[in-house]
Amino acid sequence: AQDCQVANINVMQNFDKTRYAGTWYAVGKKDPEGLFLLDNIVAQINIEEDGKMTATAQGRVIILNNWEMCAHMFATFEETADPAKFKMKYWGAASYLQTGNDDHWVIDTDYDNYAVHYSCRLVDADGTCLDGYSFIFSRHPTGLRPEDQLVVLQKKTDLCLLGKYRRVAHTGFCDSGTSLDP
Ligand code: DAO
Repeated sequence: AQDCQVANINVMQNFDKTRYAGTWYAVGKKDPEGLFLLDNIVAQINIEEDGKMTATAQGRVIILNNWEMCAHMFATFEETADPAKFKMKYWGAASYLQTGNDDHWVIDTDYDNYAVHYSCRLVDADGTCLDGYSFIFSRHPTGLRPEDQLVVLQKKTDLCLLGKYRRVAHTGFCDSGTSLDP
C-alpha cells in the first residue's frame, strides 16, 4: 500500500514485543512539527512482569531559551487490536519536558538489527498524515548494516516519507556526567 493513507499503512505481522525489548539507537528520524528529541536518542524497551511494554528513552533536547540538555523520558504502552500498534503515553523526568499521547506503530523489524517506527499525530481530511514522526532504530549505535539499508529504504517509501529523514548522531552527549538533568 503506497497511497499514503494512514489507515492503509502495513505494520509488522505477528509482532513479538518480547523480541522488541532491549536497547534501540535511533539512527534516523523524521521530525514532527515542533521537534523535541534532536540526537543521541536511545530507547530502552522493557516488558514488565504483568506483560505490559514500557520504555525509557533519552536524547539531546533544547528547551526554553536555548538550554541544551539530555532529556530522560518515560513511556507506557497500551495494546490495541493489532499487536504492532500501540498507544504510547510519555512524560519527562523533569516537569518542563514534553508529555504526550502518541501512536507507536512498529512497521518492520528483524528484532536483532533494525526497527522502523511510525507515529501519525494528525490525520488530514484526505486520510494522509499531516503531522507525524518516525524513528529508524538500530541495535548498533554506528548505524544500519548494509543489508538492512535496502529494507529500510523500502519502508520509508511505503510510509510516504522518503527523503524526509535526517541522520541521528551519537556523540556520547547523554552517556554520563554531561547531563544537566536533575
Ligand atoms: O522528538 O519530536 C519528537 C517526538 C518524539 C516524542 C516522544 C519521545 C519520548 C518517548 C520515546 C519512547 C521510545 C520510542
